[in-house]
Amino acid sequence: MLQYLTCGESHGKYLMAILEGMPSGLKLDSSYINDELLRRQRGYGRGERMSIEEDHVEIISGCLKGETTGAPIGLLLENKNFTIDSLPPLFRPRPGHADLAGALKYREEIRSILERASARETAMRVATGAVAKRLVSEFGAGLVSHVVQIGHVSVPKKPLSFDEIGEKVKTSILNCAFPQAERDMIHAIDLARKRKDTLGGTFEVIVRGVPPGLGSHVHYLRKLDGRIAQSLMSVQAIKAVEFGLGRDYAETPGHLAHDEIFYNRTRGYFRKSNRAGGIEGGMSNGADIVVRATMKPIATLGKPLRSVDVRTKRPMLADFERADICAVPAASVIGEAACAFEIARAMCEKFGGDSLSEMKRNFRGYLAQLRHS
Ligand code: EPS
Repeated sequence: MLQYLTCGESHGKYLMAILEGMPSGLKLDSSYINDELLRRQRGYGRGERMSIEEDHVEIISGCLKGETTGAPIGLLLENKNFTIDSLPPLFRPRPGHADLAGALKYREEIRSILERASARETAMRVATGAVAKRLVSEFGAGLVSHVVQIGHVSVPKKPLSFDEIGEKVKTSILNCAFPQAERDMIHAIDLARKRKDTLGGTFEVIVRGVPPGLGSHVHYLRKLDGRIAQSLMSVQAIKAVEFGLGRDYAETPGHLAHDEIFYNRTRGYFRKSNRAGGIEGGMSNGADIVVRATMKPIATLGKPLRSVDVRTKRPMLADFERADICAVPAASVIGEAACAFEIARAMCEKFGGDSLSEMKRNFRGYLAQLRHS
């Protein structure tokens, strides 16, 4: 089974990931991973830290002469801002952060909680997601992400194609495909900065080229939407995940809520709509997988909220640490990586194989089976 673990603290010396279960024979070099890391670091609304760091990973194992060997892939990233031992202790937990629950549970000082709870860890999710993206691209699948809302500003309801989104976000500093909405979002971020406030928002990830039948209806742990949702929900500050019509299902009557089924000789089975967001019964149905995730505003505020000093139990304002104003564009890149990993994992399960060539053989066999169904 494809799996990964990360370790590392926000201001520790290194961040690290071990990715296990990748087949051998996949072409991989660190420059591809580093381009993805750079995408995560960008985005209007990010704080000072991102101009200090230059995220580069080194592939320390599992790769020989630019190809995976099937052994665990070790990824190492060195932090420039390596100050963990000299940082002052904190005593006033920030509402909305891991500070209070973590300090109570681990009987630790707040600093040690926030160091691991920090979104810095997501750099490694993007790194492992980049490897996953390389794998799924071998099977004709691809992903794009884009920001669809920041604060009160939403993109127009006009649907864009996968390719249009991919093209338009390339020149956007917010990973947004609509220039007018992007200008309004920038304005909203500037206003929040002036008010010493922060902003959340929503991003969308689209996965194209996924064959029908990834995931399974047979057991809750194998449902593809459940897995993608878990993976996205576990990204720092994500509070909602929705597929296809998502929340709009609540107000949509049944006859407008589903995707009717058609068949012709050349296309096989097909749909004229994609309200399901590409997943039915916990399985991909062959349409684009469309998933949105919503991030809450960052909990570290220039004008801190009310809290309590954990030493004296007296009312105090929460601690203030340097932080981002809005990290939704970064979250969209992380979300893309999280989805890529779950698609890669489901593909490894479905098509198995210790080597890429074996996996491709199984994939071709499955496609032939679908053509004859
Ligand atoms: C974060 C606080 C900031 C962000 C950080 C997440 O870090 P620092 O306290 O060092 O300024 O920049 O995000 C990252 C470091 C990152 O790589 O995304 C927090 O409190 O979660």
